[in-house]
Amino acid sequence: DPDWWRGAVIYQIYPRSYQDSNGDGVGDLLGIVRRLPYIASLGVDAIWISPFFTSPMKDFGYDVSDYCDVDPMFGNLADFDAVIDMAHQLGIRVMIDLVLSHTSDQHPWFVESRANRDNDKANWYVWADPKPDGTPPTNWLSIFGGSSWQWDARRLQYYLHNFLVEQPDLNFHEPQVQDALLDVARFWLDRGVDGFRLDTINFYVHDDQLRDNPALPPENRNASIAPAVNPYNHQEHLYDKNRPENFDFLRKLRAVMQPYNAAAVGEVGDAQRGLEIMGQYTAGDDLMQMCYAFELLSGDRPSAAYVKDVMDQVATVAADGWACWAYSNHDVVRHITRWNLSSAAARLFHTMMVCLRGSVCIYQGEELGLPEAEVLFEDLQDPYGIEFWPEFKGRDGCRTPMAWVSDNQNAGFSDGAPWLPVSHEHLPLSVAEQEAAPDAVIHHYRRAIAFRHAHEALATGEMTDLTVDGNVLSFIRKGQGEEVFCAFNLSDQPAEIRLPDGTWGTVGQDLNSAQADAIGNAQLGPWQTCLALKKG
Ligand code: GLO
Repeated sequence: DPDWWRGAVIYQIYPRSYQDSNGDGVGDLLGIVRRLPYIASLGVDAIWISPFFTSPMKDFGYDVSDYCDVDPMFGNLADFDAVIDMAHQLGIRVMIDLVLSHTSDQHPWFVESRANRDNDKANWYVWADPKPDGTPPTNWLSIFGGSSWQWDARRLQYYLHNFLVEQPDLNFHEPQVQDALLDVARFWLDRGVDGFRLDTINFYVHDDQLRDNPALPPENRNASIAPAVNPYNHQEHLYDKNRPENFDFLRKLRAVMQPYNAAAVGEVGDAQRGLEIMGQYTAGDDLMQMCYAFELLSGDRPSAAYVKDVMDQVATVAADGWACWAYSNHDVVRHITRWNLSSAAARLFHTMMVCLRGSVCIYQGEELGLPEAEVLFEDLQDPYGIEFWPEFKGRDGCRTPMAWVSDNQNAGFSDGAPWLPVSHEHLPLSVAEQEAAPDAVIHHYRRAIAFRHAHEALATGEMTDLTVDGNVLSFIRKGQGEEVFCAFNLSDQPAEIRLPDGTWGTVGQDLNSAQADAIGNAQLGPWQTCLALKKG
């Protein structure tokens, strides 16, 4: 089914922190194999595995030094084949995380490229001369801090790095670079992957005229992509990303994926025009199927009005496209903490997620309701957090090991010392503990995912009648011969709602859905939902 991704529920695995199988304190591919039956038990359609490729791990795998091999820390290619085989036996698709915008500075391509100005790969990265006064070629900034240009004393030129100094940007204006990256995609498709999560796709191409980004006035800045303390927010990123030539490469990549029925979710980070860019990158049949949206990944707890506004915008600027929603991932504070959610609120937000139009990503541990872990400065691993500490603590707090059992100080993650400490707050929330407790949040996650799968309208249908009444958001999802009314009380105050005209039967009792009375009124308790199917 070439459309398998539409409305899919995707479970994100951060492999360093999922399950260690060899006692070195770092999770690995065989650990994932061991836990695949658990993942299948959640009812998800696919997994997205964060990078496991050969890497010096300066950015924990998002700095790749060999795209076509597994880092020994995570195992080897045979282990990866075992992941694919087991996942497919269990009916789970496998998406891998391709980081094509940049490589590690240890990648042989970069080692060759930086050697001098006339080697075969001299033009594979973004090299530029200094300004006459020796300063960098443009005012572009690295997300991880400082100028995005690094001086190289051998070539007597700067090279571009949108992220760490150790993550030089590939030069997508060089056709050989594009061909080499398409070969990487083919390599993994031939190995059986079902799709890709594509890191930072709007960063691929830079402006070859090297124009400066304009400044953004303070009132137009927002912290959805980078924390407020990061001066990256002070620019409108017109020239270091979002270039029109991105589409040319993405079309080629899609053409490579097409015969495999593979799907891609592209990450598009832009603080000003995120949804509009999502619309552009997912329009039509020849670009990305889905784009990963940041609108629910950052900021304050979403109000009913905010969610409606986001959905309205999608319907306007991305009507022909497809979003992939997430509340949490390996880059942001876990949403339980970010939004200060009670257990009831966490459940309601999950129910809402499975009712949204789009595909959805769940980040490992989210199904346990894990809060952000406190990580002490001396235990920090993330260079981003080290750079901006303590105003921004980086991404380690969402990357601590998965909690499998409660009666083990490493939570069953590893027999060795874990690379990041296990959160003591997570121990009582472990999988084993929750499996044994019928009221635990994990069972709510399973039921909600099953509810989405039971109602095709939720996965692929239209979203109509979006309404906000006080703190209650409601809409109707319309599919083939089925309509589902969904209402969510996004507050701790009770509310009364009225079902739309027509005859509706409330469903989803096991998701704490409120019953409507004979004339279609329903009383919603704090953080309660109302789900109903149209009859006739
Ligand atoms: C988000 C990535 C992030 C990487 C960055 C550089 O943007 O998921 O973890 O650090 O993209 O590759």
